[in-house]
Amino acid sequence: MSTIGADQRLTKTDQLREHLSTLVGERLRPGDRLPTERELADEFGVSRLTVRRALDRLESERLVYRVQGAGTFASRRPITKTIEFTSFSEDMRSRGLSPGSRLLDAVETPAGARIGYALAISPADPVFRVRRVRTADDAPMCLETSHVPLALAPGLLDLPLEGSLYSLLETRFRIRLVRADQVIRATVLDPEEAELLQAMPLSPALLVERTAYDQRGRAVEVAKSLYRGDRYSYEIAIERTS
Ligand code: 16G
Repeated sequence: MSTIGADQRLTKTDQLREHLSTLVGERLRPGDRLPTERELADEFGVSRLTVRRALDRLESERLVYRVQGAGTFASRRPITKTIEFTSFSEDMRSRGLSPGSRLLDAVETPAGARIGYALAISPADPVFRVRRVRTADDAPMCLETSHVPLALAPGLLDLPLEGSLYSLLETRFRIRLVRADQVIRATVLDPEEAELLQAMPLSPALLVERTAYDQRGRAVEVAKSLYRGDRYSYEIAIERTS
């Protein structure tokens, strides 16, 4: 029997989901059938309900699909381009640059309708809003506004926010962000943004809107990152799927 349960921070469902997601991503080919619910329950010593919940998650993440009466199968690799999930600090280091931040402001504020909806909390619930100019080798690269529910990270504003926000969430609040929905758009800098990024007003920029989720699937951060168009690009590995 395989064991799960060593990591006390995760529920059995979360741990099984993690395990199966690795199985699907690394060992199964698209269209391969997963073991049955009963086999998984026996193998991991968990209830069928736990197995079903873990499979529900994988299905909603579109990593697997179910066929009535036939079982659960590994999905085709997504056609969408995959971009590695990183923090700004990790992103810059991987490009050989030294990351930094200048904190503009950090406040507690009601989530409001749009952010509340994305974070699955009510508009009146408090969030922390952190605005930073992110630098690479001390040169402004990006203007970043992050919203994090107060309930998930109480006391966040008392911590040093010039370093890595994701490291703080991980080390202080045991929240590890693993996945995000992102929209990437072209835009131009307004005068205030241009000044903060030491660029000309109306110069081109890349706006990335992110909702980031932790291992349990909780929405933890809604952020906008506005990159200088002349300093930042996305590298995307794509593969033919048919
Ligand atoms: C990335 C994220 C941003 C997050 C930041 C944390 C994008 C588009 N945005 O810039 O949402 O707040 O990383 O970086 O990737 P940090 O841990 O270095 O503070």
